[in-house]
Amino acid sequence: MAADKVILYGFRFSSCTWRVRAALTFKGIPFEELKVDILKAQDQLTEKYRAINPAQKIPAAVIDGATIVESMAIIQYLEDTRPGPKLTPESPLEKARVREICEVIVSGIMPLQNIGLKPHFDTEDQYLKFCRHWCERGLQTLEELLKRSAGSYCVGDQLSLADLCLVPQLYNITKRFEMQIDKYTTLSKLNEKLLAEPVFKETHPNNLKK
Ligand SMILES: N[C@@H](CCC(=O)N[C@@H](CS)C(=O)NCC(=O)O)C(=O)O
Repeated sequence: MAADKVILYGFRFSSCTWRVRAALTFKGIPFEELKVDILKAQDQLTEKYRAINPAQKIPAAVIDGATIVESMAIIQYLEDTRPGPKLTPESPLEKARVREICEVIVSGIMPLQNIGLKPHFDTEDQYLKFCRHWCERGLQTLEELLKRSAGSYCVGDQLSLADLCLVPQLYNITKRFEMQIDKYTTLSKLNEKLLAEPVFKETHPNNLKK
């Protein structure tokens, strides 16, 4: 294995993994994805994986000999250490806009629909109702934020970390939770446009083998 190749511990249906997979692809960084099955095998809950990520969540990455966990920390490290296109705008206001969208998704939606919550509900219906509620609130927020910030991407006309968070989250919301996003016109149009971009086509879970 080449020393400079990034190892990404992830799962193709994990939105947090997709963020990192897309960042690596966008920046043209060679990587290998090692499957951590969080659904059936629940590999994340093994002691072996806990040694990699104490939180027992994916993704985790080995980069430059260091193990880094948390998708946003991994992407920030790539942004800080690798050449190639940037995922963060220069302007302080645009940077804040990117952070707003990322936070809504990373802190406000994703943890409240995580598969790891499921065993803490009495029934599947209760779990789905809870998740869908917070997804809907998140969608409402994102639609309003995007009306303020979007150009051809989430923020202006440059692909950023916000787009890398948005597309995987919307995939989860529409596929896993079978929710409609058409009424959020800014959001859904942008999502369609982004899904057609090479970086999202190449990293899309449906286009991966395992
Ligand atoms: N804040 C973390 C969230 C990680 C996370 O919750 N990952 C999910 C998959 S997207 C997971 O591992 N779920 C399995 C579990 O919680 O058992 C990140 O951005 O990396």
